[in-house]
Amino acid sequence: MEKTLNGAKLEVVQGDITQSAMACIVNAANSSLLGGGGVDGAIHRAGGRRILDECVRIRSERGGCPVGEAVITTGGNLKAKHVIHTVGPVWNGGKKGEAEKLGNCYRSALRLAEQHGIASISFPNISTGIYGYPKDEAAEVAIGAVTGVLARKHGFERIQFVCFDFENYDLYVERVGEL
Ligand code: AR6
Repeated sequence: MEKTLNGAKLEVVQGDITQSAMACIVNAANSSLLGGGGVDGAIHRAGGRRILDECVRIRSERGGCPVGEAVITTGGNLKAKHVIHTVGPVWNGGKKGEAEKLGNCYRSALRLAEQHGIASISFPNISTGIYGYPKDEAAEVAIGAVTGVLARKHGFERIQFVCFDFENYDLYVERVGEL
């Protein structure tokens, strides 16, 4: 499923983000930047040691990555040239600023991508696994944040939501279809 918004293709696909052929993929990391389970584990496994080496260097320089912010590394052995690591919020009932923090993840990642001249980028469904964010609410925030960026002047050609589980895929197909 895809839509064209202000000159960019917004795509919804089902699959494994480590196989993405976009210039950059986004990782749902944690503040330590030292890896973990879920998509984070998959990206580090597929991308190899160079990604972790750069994460360790960034961590030693600035003490990790706060929730809602983003850092960039090499894509290592991935097809993607870069990985942007962002840290989603842990779901805590919805009244602890979770939506703002989750939206900030998408906005921070896109800002960093533009600063690096990246025109194509794949996002996973940040916070909807181990961090427990309800999938329908997370989809609304994610799509809102990305379409907000695309509504302004931007340098993107393709932005992809890569949904691993079919619950997320169906939610995104429905919501992006309504845009
Ligand atoms: N490709 C695309 N999406 C994936 C993949 C994959 N290969 N594997 C899982 N997902 P999660 P979080 C989806 O738990 O909730 C880590 O330990 C998955 O179906 O990876 O942000 C970090 O180090 C779900 O929809 O990330 C943190 O400690 C989505 O990715 C913590 O988990 C996010 O699930 C972050 O938790």
